[in-house]
Formats: sequence, structure tokens, C-alpha cells
Amino acid sequence: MNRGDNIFVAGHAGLVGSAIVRRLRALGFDRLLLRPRHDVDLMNASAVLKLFEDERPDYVFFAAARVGGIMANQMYPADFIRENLLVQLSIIDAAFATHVKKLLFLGSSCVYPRLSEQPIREEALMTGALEPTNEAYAVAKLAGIVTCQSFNRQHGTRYISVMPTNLYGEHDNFDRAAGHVLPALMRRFHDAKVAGDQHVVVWGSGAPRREFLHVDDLADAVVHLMQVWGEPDAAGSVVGGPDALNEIVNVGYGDDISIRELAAVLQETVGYEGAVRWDTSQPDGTPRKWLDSSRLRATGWTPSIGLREGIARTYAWFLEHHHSARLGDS
Ligand code: GFB
Repeated sequence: MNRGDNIFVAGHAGLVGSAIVRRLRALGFDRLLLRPRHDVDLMNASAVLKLFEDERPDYVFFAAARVGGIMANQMYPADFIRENLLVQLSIIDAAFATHVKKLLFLGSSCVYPRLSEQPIREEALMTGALEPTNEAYAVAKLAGIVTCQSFNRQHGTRYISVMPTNLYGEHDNFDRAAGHVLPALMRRFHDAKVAGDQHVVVWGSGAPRREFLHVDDLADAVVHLMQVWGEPDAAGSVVGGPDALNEIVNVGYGDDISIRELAAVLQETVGYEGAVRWDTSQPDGTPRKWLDSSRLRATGWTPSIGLREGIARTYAWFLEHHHSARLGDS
């Protein structure tokens, strides 16, 4: 990837896409193709093809997706599968038609079987049943991975797939109900503190464990992988092995934490002094989702933002952007 290359960041306004844009700009890549949703609907295949034909991107970071926390996944499974499948085929078809040099597709750690051995290695893919609370989303992401691999096999394209663990950071969705646990609870503790509420309700048993990676670390890893994965290293051997383009890559933090411990860190960061009540009628989801990121580590990459530091940064951002952040009212 050279500085003058035309780089399309699909989903540039979201949590992941906006972090990739910040990272690319910091590295001096400034020919970025960014299109707001009202300008190009990524589910519309002909609009996407026209965009690619007009703009001829060289590289594509595929961070556009319909995402949400456990509740949103359960309430809108049809939207999650349909919208993700449509966007995936539109972008991959257009990339193929216009000879994009390399595309990086972002999957998710929920593509792995619900009861995978921990930490989860890439080899666990498609070896068991999925977590029911996000099956529709996971099947769409699995289809995205296999679409990339199939184009590579049949057409010799260079479409790689990366599986991030649970992410958080600036520009997240702070909706109380639809968001992922970290931003949703941050918001609920904050609102409760401001309102002087006696208690905050947290879902499930608190026992599930999750691995959280700050989105700036994810962006750093993703830009690194676009540049090295499947490419020859200084000694001439292909990074990731001879079939690297068809090997998915986990991007994790390295450590996980229980939801109970996470709630305590969030409560402390926000400075909420009331009580926490556990609503065990809400689902726990997957018991544990901790990625083995040794493939990525072998390429020389490590995360740099600790969880407490990342949460403090995210809360500072939330306070500053309180009015413009995505704050649903559900
Ligand atoms: O972040 P979350 O929705 O994602 O939930 P998943 C993680 C855990 O936090 C679950 C608990 O055990 C929830 O029951 N939890 C406690 C809460 N309080 C809350 C709350 O206020 N909001 C939320 N959201 N959770 C998602 C998938 O699963 O992970 C997506 O549904 C995606 O498809 C994403 O893959 C990364 O890790 O359970």
C-alpha cells in the first residue's frame, strides 16, 4: 500500500471505520474514499458498482456492517443477516469487477462455535454450533469470510478476513439497550449518576467473560495486516504461510474479564456510587469468547492500550461528545 493509493474505507463513520481513517491519516495515507450513507447505500449493488467504477479504489477496508449488542441481535435477526449479506455481496462484487488490489474484510469473534476451546484458535471456525443470540449475524459474517476465500480460490483475488474480539472506544453506540455491554453500561452508570438513581440494572449473571480491545489498537492491527498479511517478508517468505490469503486472523487483546468485573471498572470510572442489580432474566450469551491471537503476534504486532486506560479515554470522549454521540433513547 503506497501513500498515493486510493483507499476506500467502507463504514467510515462507525466505531471501526472511523478508527481506521484516523490510523491511515496518521500514517500519511490521505487519498481516502469516504462516502456517507445518504450518498451511497452500500446495500444497493448498482450504486456500489458505480462508486467503484467512478473512483477506482486500489484498497478496501471493509468495516461497514449492521452491528449491535446481544439485545439488538435478538430483536432484529432478519435485519442483521439481510443487511450484512447485501452489503457484503455488493462490495465484494464491485471490488472484483474493478480489480481492487486487496480487500480486508472485518468479521467477528462470534463466528466461532459457542463452546469453542479457549483461547479460540482460527482452526475452530465451523467446528460446532453457534451462539443462538447472534446466530443470524454470525452466519452473515461466516458467509463474508467464505465469499472472500472463494473469490481468492476461483479468481486469484487478494481478499483477507480478520476476526476482531469485542471492541470499544470513541464513536461507539452508547444506546442503553441496543449497544454492546461496555458503552451501554457506561451510559447507564453515567445517566444514573446524573439523575441520582439508587441503582443500575445490569443484565445476566455477570459470569460471562469477554475480551475487550480498544478500537485504536484494532485499527493499528488492521492497517498492519493489510500491509503484511500474505505479502513476502524481508527474507522472501509469505507472511502467514503459503495459503495466508485464505487463513483468517484473530485480533484480540490477550486477556479477558468477567462482566461483573467490567461493571465494577465502569462504575468506578464513571464515579457512580449507587448499587448494581443483576437482572438474571436477561441472557448471558456465550459463556466465554477469548481469542488466541498468536498468528497476529507472530507478525510482530501487539496491542498498546490497557483496558482501564481505554475505558478512561472512552469516558472522556463520551463526556466531551455527549450531545453528538450516538445516544439512542431505548
Ligand atoms: O456486549 P454484548 O451485547 O455482546 O454482551 P456479546 C456481553 C455480555 O454483557 C452479555 C452482558 O453476557 C450480556 O448479558 N450485559 C450486561 C450487557 N449488561 C449489559 C447491557 O447493558 N448491555 C449489553 N449489551 N450487554 C455480541 C453479539 O455478543 O458481541 C454481536 O451479539 C457481536 O453479534 C458482539 O458479535 C461483538 O459478546 O454477548
